[in-house]
Amino acid sequence: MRSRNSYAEPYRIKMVEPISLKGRAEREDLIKKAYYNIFNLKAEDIYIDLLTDSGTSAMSANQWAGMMLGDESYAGSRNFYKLLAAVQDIFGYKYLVPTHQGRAAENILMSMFVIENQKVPGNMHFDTTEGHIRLRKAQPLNLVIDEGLNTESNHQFKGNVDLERLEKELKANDSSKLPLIIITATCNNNGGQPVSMDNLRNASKLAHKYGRPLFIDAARYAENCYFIQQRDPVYRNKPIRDIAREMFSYADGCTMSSKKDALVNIGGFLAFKDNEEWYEKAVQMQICYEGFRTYGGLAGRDLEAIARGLYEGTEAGYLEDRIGQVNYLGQKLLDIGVPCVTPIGGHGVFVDALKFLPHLPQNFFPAQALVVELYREAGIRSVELGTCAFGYTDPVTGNEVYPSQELVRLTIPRRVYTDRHMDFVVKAFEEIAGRRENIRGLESTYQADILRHFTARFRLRGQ
Ligand code: PM9
Repeated sequence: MRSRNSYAEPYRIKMVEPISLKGRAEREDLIKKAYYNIFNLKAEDIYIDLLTDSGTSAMSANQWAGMMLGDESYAGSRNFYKLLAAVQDIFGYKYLVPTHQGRAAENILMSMFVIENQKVPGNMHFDTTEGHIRLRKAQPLNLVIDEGLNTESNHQFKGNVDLERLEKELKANDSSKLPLIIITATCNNNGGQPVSMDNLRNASKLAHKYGRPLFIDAARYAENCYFIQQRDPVYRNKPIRDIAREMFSYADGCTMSSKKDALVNIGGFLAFKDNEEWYEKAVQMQICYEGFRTYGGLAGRDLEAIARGLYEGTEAGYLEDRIGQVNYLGQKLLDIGVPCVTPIGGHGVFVDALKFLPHLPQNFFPAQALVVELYREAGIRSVELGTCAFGYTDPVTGNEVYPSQELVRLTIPRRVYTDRHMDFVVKAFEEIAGRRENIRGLESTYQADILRHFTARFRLRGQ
């Protein structure tokens, strides 16, 4: 990766959206009224919003121009055919099922393959993927390599699936018990960590040796391709699109949240390499839940923006700048002693809250406490990936089960913030670090049964 100061952003800014920082007293009041859950804050009350990189990209002039060419016909919109051609070209997949976003593609895929008591292995399923597996009373199996769970390991492909464990599961469970494999690239939940080409190739060999399909959760596939290009000498001089074609050649299909690497604000799809039977089955579900096969819950203009965004998202200069900015923030935080998951990932910087706030035990919600503190200090919205998001109350014992990691994700929207915004985030951490022992943690006052982090309520401890 070239050093960040040897180049500047590969775009200039044509339109701006004003943002402002509320006063400290107002921020304190707003976060209290939001029950110390940043999902309850109004976006206008936030200065720098690092909640997610999903659907938050700035579209290009080219994408906006394409929106004007939306063909809003119910059936056979020309924008569908444009997107189909882009998917065939970039992914090498014949069949396309557009959906309103990524989780809708997951819903269709799981309804086709997964039933009660089955297991669905992968490296580390994203929350919505897990949700769809569990909804069918099946079990998600996260088989990421051990290094993937070690926040300090410098392994270059921490999103890799543990092939030995995968083979063990495939041997022990026939296709009636283990119907498919899903690999998420990059792997969101452990820090936007990439999956290597070798790992995908070998996972594919195993899947096919045992007669199971392999799917890729492709939300951040272009960022994964960039890491392969930068970190695997075999691919150093290969264009991103060639890397993508090879990557997808190892799978039988993919789910895609276009809200990430297709640089749009809404949309998704399911795609199949060549299996017409699967495609027709998927279309039945798509028509019930999403819309006709040529729009899948999206407007023609959205399909056009996705088609154009898919190409922009694989441009070398764009990816260098994108991953470069995330790395810029990560390195600056590491330089001032903030413990982050390393190597810095593709779409965000993941701070280890257990190490940053070592005086807080997990039942004090250290990651959520740091999220709250970032808002109180500087109007920054981040997101908790720790006890609140992944912990749960064991229904049998009634005991709290804590996750192995307690992280705060600073997720960087694409083409939205400048490096000066990143510098402001670093300054906020500096301030908080100087008084961190005064942070007392949180106490839960309400939690829902599933996906509790979206609606959880807290109060500050000691108040
Ligand atoms: N990811 C994220 O912030 C959106 C918030 S959902 C709680 O990281 C992967 C790897 C994702 C993902 C969404 C989806 C679902 C699938 N796979 O949001 O439905 O990171 O388009 O995609 C979010 P949709």
